[in-house]
Amino acid sequence: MSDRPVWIMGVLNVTPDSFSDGGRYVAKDRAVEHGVEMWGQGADIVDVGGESTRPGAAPVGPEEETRRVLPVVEALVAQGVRVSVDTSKGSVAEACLKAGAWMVNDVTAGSDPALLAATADHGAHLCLMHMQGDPRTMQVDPAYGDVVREVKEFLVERAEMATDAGVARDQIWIDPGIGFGKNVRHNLLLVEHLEELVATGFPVLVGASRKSFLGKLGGGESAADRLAATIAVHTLAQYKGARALRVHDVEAAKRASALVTATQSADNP
Ligand code: HH2
Repeated sequence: MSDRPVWIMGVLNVTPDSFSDGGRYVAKDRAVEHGVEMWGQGADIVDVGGESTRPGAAPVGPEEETRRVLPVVEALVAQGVRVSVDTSKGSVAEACLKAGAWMVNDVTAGSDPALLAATADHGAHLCLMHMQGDPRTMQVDPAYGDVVREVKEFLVERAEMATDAGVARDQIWIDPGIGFGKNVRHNLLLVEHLEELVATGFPVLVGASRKSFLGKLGGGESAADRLAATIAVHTLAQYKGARALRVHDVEAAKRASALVTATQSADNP
């Protein structure tokens, strides 16, 4: 992981209802093509998800989720793409890890013990993300005393739980979960104080790509028109020490993050 300063994780939603690209990659061939395209654009990892977690999204059963993601994971792995599977279910994780996935990206931070066990068995990487509540209700009225402290404590606790379950400590990533049970201010505070998460020693992943708070802060742009805002927030996150950025627009993210890296290394070329 330390061979490159910041990883770009390309989003591949094999779902009919994701908030910004729902329905575009439901067909397996189209999904694989887009995954390979992002890999070709320089993505360091492609994150394959079969269940939307947008606010209000309906849950998907494990069989349907596996049916959506597994053939795509298999095809991408066969083409040499480094894959993560965006799931909170142990059985989905197990199937994808068996097929060669490199990481499990869990927006529920290890709530299913079977997911932790599968990740540990396969010696895979694990991303633990913070969410308050669940996707159906999380944006109704999110509330915190101190959002940065609470998110940090939760993630450190879950990381301990994962290591207790056998996941290697140096393969755990943490993620503040931008937009998951957070209002605009909560999201901004988490980015502004990201160094507090970085200080835990776990690599931090940030996913602000196209999220609705960017539209609320701007001029009400639609999801596809939030690239400039996405890059602004991700640039700040990288500057504050994020080690991975989860994005829909890989090419632009690579270019922007390379510039930030060059600036950060200006004193030590
Ligand atoms: N955001 C989404 C999904 N998975 N995983 C991590 N680690 N961090 C995130 O911020 C994150 C995530 C939501 O975005 P998207 O996949 O584009 O939409 P949907 O959940 O509607 O499929």
